[in-house]
Amino acid sequence: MVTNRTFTMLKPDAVEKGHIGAILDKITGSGFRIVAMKLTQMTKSDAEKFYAIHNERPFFNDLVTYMTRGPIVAAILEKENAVDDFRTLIGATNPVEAADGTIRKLFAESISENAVHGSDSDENAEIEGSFHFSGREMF
Ligand code: 3AN
Repeated sequence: MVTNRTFTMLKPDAVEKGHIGAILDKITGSGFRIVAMKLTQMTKSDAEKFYAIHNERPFFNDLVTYMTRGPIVAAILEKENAVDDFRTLIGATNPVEAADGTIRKLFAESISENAVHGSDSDENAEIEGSFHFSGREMF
């Protein structure tokens, strides 16, 4: 398994507010190489599958509605220690708790609309990247 890659989504709130360019600048400026990227919109069934781990949580329906309400930017990123370094760069799930300078501190409004996704393990990075991209779309 490739262990120097992670998967991210710039979520609908970040895209709606026009933050794609600024967030990508933070990502590439922090040493991540873009392996794959596209503007896309998840269907309800996509979001239910992607977030299946949360399907018992009280916020699950709101999460699916939020993640499907508009386009996202999906991307695979490469860097040594990509998963952990990217989680550090995006900051805590709740932007109120996110460290200064992190993407969520700068661009997210709330725990439910927190601007960006980052895989939490090498295994999930592989699963999530393959969910959105075929091998021909990775460079
Ligand atoms: P992270 O994205 O930091 O890995 P997860 O995987 O626990 O956090 O949560 C996935 C997504 O579910 C979050 N990015 C957020 O949009 C939503 N979420 C998580 N916890 C809550 C919560 N307590 N209330 C509302 N939405 C939440």
